[in-house]
Parts: sequence; C-alpha cells; structure tokens
Amino acid sequence: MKNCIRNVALLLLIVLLHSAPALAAPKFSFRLGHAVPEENAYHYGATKFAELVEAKTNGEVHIDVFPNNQLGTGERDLIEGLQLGTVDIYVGSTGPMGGFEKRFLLFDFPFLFRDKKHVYSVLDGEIGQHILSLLDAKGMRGLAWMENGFRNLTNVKRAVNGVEDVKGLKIRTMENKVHMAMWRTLGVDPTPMAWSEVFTALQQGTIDGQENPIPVIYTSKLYEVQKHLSLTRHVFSPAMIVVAKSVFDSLPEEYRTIFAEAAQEAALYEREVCDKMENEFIESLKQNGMEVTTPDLASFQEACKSVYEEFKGELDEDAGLLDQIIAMGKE
Ligand code: EAX
Repeated sequence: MKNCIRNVALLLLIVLLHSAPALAAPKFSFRLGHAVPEENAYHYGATKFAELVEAKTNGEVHIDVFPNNQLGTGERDLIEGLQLGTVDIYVGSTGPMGGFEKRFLLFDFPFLFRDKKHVYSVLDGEIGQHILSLLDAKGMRGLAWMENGFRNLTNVKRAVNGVEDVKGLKIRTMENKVHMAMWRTLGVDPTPMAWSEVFTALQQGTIDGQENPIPVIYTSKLYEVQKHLSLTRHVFSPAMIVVAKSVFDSLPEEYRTIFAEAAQEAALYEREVCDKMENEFIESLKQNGMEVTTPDLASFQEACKSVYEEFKGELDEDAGLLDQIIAMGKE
C-alpha cells in the first residue's frame, strides 16, 4: 500500500515539474491597445501577435490585448500612450502618426496607390522600412506593416457619383492635415475627430459622414447611422504594430528578435483577414440597408491634385520618396 502511495506521489511530482513553465508567472507582461471592435481585422492581428510571442517565449512574455479604445480615446491618444508609458504596444492606422513624425504623411496623399500590390511593394520594400525606422527617434519601435485598407466615403445625405456630389458635406476625418486638405479642396467641411467619438456624432447629426475602409465601416456598425457608401478608395490607410521603445529596449536580445518575427507573421495574417473582410463586407453593408455607388474617380483625382504641391514640402529630405512611389505605381 505504502509503495502505491509513494508511486502516485512521485507521478504527481513529475507532472507538476513538467507543467511548471506553463504555471510559472510570466517574466514580462505588456498591454496592447487598439481602437476598433474585436470583430475588426486589427484584433485578429493583435491576438495572433500575442499568441506567437507567448508561444515563442515559452510563456515568459504575456501580452494582454485591449480593443475598442480601452487604453485611450482614439488612435492619437493610444500613440501618445506609447510615449507616456500607459500603452506598451499599439496596433492601428498611421492616420495620426503624421503628427508625431511628419514624414508619415507620405502615405496620406490622395489616390497615391494604384492597388494593394503597389502598396506592399512600397511598405515591404526600402521605403516602408525607412519610414518605420523614423519612429525610433520618437520613443517608439515600428515592428511591421498591417492593413487598414482603402478608405471609402459614407454619408447620410445623398448618393455620391461624382466630385460635385460631396460639396457642402460635413465629413469627419482623422486628425491628419493632408486628409483634411484633400476634403477641403473638394468643397467639403472636414471635421477632425477621434474614432471613439464618431458613431455618436453621426447618430446626433453633428456630422454628415466619415471615410474609412470597408472592414471598419462594417465592424463599427456604421450602416446603423449612414445611408450612402461611395467606393472612392481615395487613400490607402496602412496599419502598424508599434512597441514603446522603452519596452522594446527592456527586452533581452532574443526576445526583441521574437517580437520582430512574430510581428511580421501576425501582420501578413492580418492583411489576409482584412482583405477577405473588404471583399465580403460590401455585400453585408448592402444587406444592412446601405446604398453603394462607384463614383467617377477621375473627377476626384483631378480635383485634389493641388494637395501634392501643398504638402510635398512637409516631407523634407524624403520628398523624393513621393515621386518614387508614383513611379512604382506605373511599373
Ligand atoms: O484605424 O480613425 C480612423 O478613421 C481609423 O481608420 C480607425 O480608427 C481604424
């Protein structure tokens, strides 16, 4: 009998020792924030990143994902949180980033990108890596490019088939001066606003519309407060995984490599999810009552050409990259 109890105790001890790493508290715990609902592609990418890091570090690094602006009141606030230490990792668009490093405005010029093949030939090449590297001087480490997508206009007032149809609309924009200039040039009244405030502003009628990629429009249920969707695809909105530099520098070298590899893998996964959503959700928006038009984009492109001359100077020594991107789109 004694032998039996001893053997059971020995077996339990072996099991506990083997499961010890999984039960041990993680050496590092970080908070990742984003501004959209859990149904959005960002959340898929963020949780994939967290899972990959935890698996590759044998549980020694744990990342909690906080969706829907839980760590801040919109993307600019979340990015500021990286600098203030209230946010460890950010997943979100580059929209407000031009206010931290103005050369991020490079991607905000209207109708700059021909299609996603063109987009990723830029982001995954030297230009994209160079722009990410600029964040080091701003207390952040840009790890990888995710996808928000081509931005489209929604509004409550009227169908949009040509540039003349947008005149006089009050449209929410991101806190981004190139986007605001584009809409102002088209005769729109641009209203910069944090994403967390947009649904209520649309509901109350303080703005007529907004512009975002299809996955954001659908997962944020804008069909409940917007009637018209116009497939303008006027700007491609990149997204990113960015770590606070203080966090990244606190990691052992092997974990920094793991962060970089996991971010790249999660980003490629998120782009696939986002692309699939973009294709599927237009039909879902129609089924939820939205009227969808494909406007004459030439009228839009012609009307906002002046934005290039107005803002190219903001890019300083990197202004030549704008011409490079345009040339890559013609290859
Ligand atoms: O990143 O603020 C915006 O319009 C962004 O596209 C949205 O938060 C997703």
